[in-house]
Amino acid sequence: MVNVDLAKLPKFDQLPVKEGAPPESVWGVFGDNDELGCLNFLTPENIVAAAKLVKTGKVFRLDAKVGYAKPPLFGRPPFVHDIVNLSPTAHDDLLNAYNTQEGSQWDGLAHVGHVKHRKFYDGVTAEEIRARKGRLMISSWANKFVGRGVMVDAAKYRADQGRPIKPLTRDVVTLDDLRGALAAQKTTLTPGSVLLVRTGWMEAYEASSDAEKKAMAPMDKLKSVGVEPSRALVEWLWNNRVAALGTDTPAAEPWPWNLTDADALHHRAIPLLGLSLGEQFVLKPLAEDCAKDGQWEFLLVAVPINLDNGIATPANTVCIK
Ligand code: UVW
Repeated sequence: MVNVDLAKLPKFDQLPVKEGAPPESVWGVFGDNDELGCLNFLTPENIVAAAKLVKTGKVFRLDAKVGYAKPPLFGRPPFVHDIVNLSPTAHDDLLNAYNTQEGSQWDGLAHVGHVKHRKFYDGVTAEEIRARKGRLMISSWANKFVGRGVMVDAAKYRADQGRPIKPLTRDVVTLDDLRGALAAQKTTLTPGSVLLVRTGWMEAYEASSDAEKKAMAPMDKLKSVGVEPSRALVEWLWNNRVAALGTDTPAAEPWPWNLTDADALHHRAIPLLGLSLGEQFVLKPLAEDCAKDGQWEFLLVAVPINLDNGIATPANTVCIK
């Protein structure tokens, strides 16, 4: 980790800073061989400040239950949980075929490379990742994912505006919606925040029947609300020094998105900005508590799976107020 002076970092329109790096990429901003991307914004000073947001001792777990999506979305395989009998009075768990992205998750920087530039964050190649060369491993984040969390309740904002989100359609939460919701919540996006955006997708999914869940699980059948995948959006995230973007949706951006679209949020955010996207979070209880006490900021603690050469991680995230 480099010492980051948030005030001195380039603005989005000054990117890139490294010769040969793609336009709108932050490669080199955090030095050579960086593994953290925007998590660099979670400085020790920011962690100390975030810890001071803890006032009541309330804890909110953002992970849905492991295996909540039946079947898992995007055609990911379901795991099988075996209880292994070690002796007449002892047991272990065995999660066969467990996919770290079967449910609530943070995308690591080895998850998605840029479809046009054919490179991952910082210029890392797919070959390096597949050869397990130790770049962009999820284990690099082991002690790094702690800081100020900020909730944006887009579902509440849009409903209050008389424009309720339709979570199970390709509805778009626009940058204007995010700005409007923050203003309505009287919340400021200070540098070094993990932004959580609630759309209501998780509740809509949970309210669906078993047959509806089965029908929407395959990649080509799923439809979901998500955050606007635009240049303006990533410019806003970068210039506000947002450390990660977590949502209650399957793909953070509206699904379906075209996997060959260079302008998809996955391509703009993960390889170019080094920004992790979080998906399938449980945000309603936290959002309701924020609406009640008017405090939309909190300490956020994520404990990524400590897996060398790992690609992504179950969310393992709590917010503490
Ligand atoms: C998709 O957009 C498919 O989401 P994920 O980050 O889970 O791959």
